[in-house]
Amino acid sequence: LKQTGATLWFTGLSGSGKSTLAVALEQVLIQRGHAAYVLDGDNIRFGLNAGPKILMDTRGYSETQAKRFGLAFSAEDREENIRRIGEVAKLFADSGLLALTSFISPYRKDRDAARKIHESNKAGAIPFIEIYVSTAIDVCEQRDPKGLYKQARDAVAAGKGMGFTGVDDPYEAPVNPELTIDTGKYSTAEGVAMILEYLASKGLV
Ligand code: GGZ
Repeated sequence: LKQTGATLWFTGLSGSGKSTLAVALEQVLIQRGHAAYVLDGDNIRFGLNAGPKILMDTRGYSETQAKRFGLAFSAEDREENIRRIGEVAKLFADSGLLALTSFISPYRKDRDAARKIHESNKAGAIPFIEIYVSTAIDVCEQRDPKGLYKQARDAVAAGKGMGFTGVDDPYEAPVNPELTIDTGKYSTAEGVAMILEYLASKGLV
């Protein structure tokens, strides 16, 4: 491979446009001859970090095993989700890939831990680029592609709550991200261009 690996860590609310940006960027990178790969809920939360229900329904786990190994959305499970993704992204990046991760990753300490895994890599630090997709919650909520915000609001109104990020679970915005992109203000193409410019300035593309 004629490239240096790196991890591009997208963080932001559900519906903020993380995956749209990551997938669009992945396409452009591949077109330009760079090896890139998106890790997102579709390939991680249904696979490596599958939830209890998936483990029971499709992998034959007992309820006890599924509860023990499956990852849902408690603060603890999100922490473990992000820890594993940080480790996997580091391995991808260490192999020379541009690893694009697209997870809410709502807790600052968990994102910082993922950064640390990269920076303290034994064979040498691996670039870790935190991209805050800062789209305002009302914009995310208007998009609501899966109807989850509505579900969360209804649950709160019914006095139950479902621990949905931005509604009744916290999102801790990055303090010092390498890049901030508001997809309410910029198109996907503009966002991709901003990231490419950053990568070029660091000699990564
Ligand atoms: C937040 C949830 C929840 C709760 C299910 N809170 O828009 P989506 O559907 O496709 O993206 C969300 C995804 C979040 O998974 P992550 O692995 O990115 O989360 S974290 O980084 O916090 O571990 C949403 C869906 O899963 N989803 N329940 N309670 N998002």
